[in-house]
Amino acid sequence: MTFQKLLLGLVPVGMLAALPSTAFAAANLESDDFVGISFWLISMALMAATVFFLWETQSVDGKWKTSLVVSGLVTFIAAVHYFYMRDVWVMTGETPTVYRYIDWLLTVPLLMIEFFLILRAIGHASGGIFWRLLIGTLVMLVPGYLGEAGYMDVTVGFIIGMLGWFYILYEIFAGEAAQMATDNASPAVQSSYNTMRWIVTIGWAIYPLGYVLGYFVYVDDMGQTTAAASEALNIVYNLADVVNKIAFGLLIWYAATSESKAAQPAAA
Ligand SMILES: *C/C=C(C)/C=C/C=C(C)/C=C/C1=C(C)CCCC1(C)C
Repeated sequence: MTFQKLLLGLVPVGMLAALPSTAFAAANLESDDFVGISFWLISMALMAATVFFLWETQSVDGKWKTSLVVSGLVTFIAAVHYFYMRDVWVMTGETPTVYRYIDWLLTVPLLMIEFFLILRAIGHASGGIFWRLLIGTLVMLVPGYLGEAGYMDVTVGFIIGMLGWFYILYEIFAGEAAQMATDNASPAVQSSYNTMRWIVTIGWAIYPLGYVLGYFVYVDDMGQTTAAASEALNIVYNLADVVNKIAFGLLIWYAATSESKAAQPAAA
């Protein structure tokens, strides 16, 4: 037991020690490069959030531990990608599309696992729910990447991606997953499921907004995207990651700590 605790404590400490070695600044951050500054701030915030989520697994009930670990993995994977993305941006002023999508391809399915874990806490969540959410995720992200990277028409990629997102929304608001969550769930589980739904609706809507600004709004007379376009795209995607990775993890943590406290008998 104590050994296990020690081990759990060592993981965040080890990560903290190892992470700065990837924080190699390839070029100087200019004081007026606000997009670059946002990359920098968010990479540090993601690193701190990772340590926090992993550390806090020690003080929540069993069934919430996995959820917090998954939140920590999401912020950890994103932190490493932010170091790379910051370097690409600071050195070239270009959008780090490939790193962005590798990050999303790993972290969005992990967020889907969070959903599934919450549902499983309620009862017998079928594996089918998870696979459908995963397929929706791929239909949303792959065409988005093909569009942004120039392998597919940028409008077609956007439209198919939106359909994937709508399918996920359908599944969590009206599909089997929605039914499960409204049936016999405890108040804490029900409220975290609700929170997740709103994150996927409102929080995730920030991403297509970034895409629209980056490819459809800031274009010149020749139809070429401008410097303002890539600045807007990256600022908006960065903001979206703060909401959907850090704030989202904090909401899970809040639900976990309130329920764990409620479950404990009052101290004598
Ligand atoms: C941690 C990263 C997250 C939660 C990333 C989420 C990404 C999206 C919700 C992306 C959505 C997109 C569309 C709905 C349309 C096509 C363009 C995308 C890929 C930006």
